[in-house]
Amino acid sequence: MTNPAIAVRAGARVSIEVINAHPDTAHGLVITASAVTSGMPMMTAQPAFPGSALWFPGNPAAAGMHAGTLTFTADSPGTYRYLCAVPGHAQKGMTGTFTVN
Ligand SMILES: [Cu+2]
Repeated sequence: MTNPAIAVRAGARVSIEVINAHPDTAHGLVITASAVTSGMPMMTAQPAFPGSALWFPGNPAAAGMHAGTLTFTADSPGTYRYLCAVPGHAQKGMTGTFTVN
């Protein structure tokens, strides 16, 4: 799946493992309440929930990939957006919807 629409129940404990298969490009994942994907998301995107941001998956693994996990509680119903926080990446399509209901 590419940029799947994600939906969870309100109050759910959410854990997302992020794997960056680009050995030489940083990426991140932020679930944000902001609908804005222009400008510089890294500077403007605020996490919608405490812990719902993984800025730059680091710690290169033996395979050369970068991985990280973000964990948070989706405690407020609403329609959110996830995006890659690296400038320019969300505009290139690294974004999708995250719904809490
Ligand atoms: Cu990216």
